[in-house]
Amino acid sequence: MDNNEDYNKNLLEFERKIEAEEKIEPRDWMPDEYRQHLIRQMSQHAHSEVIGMQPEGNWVNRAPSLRSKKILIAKIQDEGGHGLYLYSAAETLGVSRDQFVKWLHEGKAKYSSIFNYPTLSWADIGAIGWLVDGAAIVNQVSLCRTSYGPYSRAMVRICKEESFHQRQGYEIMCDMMNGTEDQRKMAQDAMNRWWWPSLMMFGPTDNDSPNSQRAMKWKIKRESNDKLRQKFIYKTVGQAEFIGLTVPDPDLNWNEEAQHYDFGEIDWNEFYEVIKGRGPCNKQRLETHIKSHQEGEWVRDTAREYNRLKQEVKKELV
Ligand code: FAQ
Repeated sequence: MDNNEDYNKNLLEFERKIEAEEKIEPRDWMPDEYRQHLIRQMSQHAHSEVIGMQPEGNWVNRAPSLRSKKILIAKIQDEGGHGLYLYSAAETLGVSRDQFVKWLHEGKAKYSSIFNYPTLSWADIGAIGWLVDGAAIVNQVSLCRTSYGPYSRAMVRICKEESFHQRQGYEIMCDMMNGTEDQRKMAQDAMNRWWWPSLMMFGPTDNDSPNSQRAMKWKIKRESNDKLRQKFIYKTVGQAEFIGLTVPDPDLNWNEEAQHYDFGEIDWNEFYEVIKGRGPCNKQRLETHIKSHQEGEWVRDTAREYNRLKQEVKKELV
């Protein structure tokens, strides 16, 4: 336990680094609240990437062509990889991946609200890539400048891959909008269902975001929930209009003076219901994760045994 004098000295050095835009690295001293904040956010982020594989996985067997199937499988695999980078980066804070997964299964750790919605048609795969990855990128580009080194470096790599995903989704939406009347209807229906949940991904408004103040002070977050939400809307409305999709918000209006879009009220009741576990697919998502985790036990056992044998052989050779 630090005594008071040591604590204050360490805190001053920590704050100096944050102020000077130097990254905090795993072996550096950090306040416990900073560590706990990152453990919460990074593990939730990792869980989101992995749970996010499920809604898309629903369409692998029904992709409309071999090309689209191959692209979708590659994208889902990328998301699994993002989960792995993030779990590894989060483990540098002193918590094991087994523990993160245990917290998820016990309902103590969250994952993004967006993955509790169902994928009802192929257009939903377009909407996920375009809107969900699009929203994720806006948030993650900002997180590339986060103050914790391993998180920041993971974000740089993840963002490069997410931009492919966003384009893959937009390509599906373009193709459908250039297709038959039924395909255009399907694309608009997906837009109607995914637009609002995508805006919710950025979290509650700045006034209702309990974690933001501390996150901004320590430069874990570089921009507020509302600011990022605005950026996403600004970036996306033109893309929707360009291919003839209507944003399902009658209150959406360009505000010349503020240089942003004013938009309608988000249904925060729905958001809180979903993050409390009462969204359309929460139960199914968690059950699927628990089941595949249990079924994968033999793979983890084999890997552990392989490592043990490798160590033994090494010892014998010395
Ligand atoms: N869903 O005080 P704040 C992706 C919770 S990756 C669920 O504002 P904070 C890639 C929040 O945890 C998507 N819960 O919290 C992909 C807190 O509860 P807690 C994931 C949410 O942390 C694409 C409470 O509400 N990205 O999509 C949500 O400052 C396609 C109060 O909120 C990240 O995780 C939500 N949407 O800000 C994969 C980015 N929003 O923990 C597959 C990293 C808020 O105190 C397919 N995370 N809550 O019990 C962040 O930037 C932040 O954590 C926020 C929330 C912005 C999500």
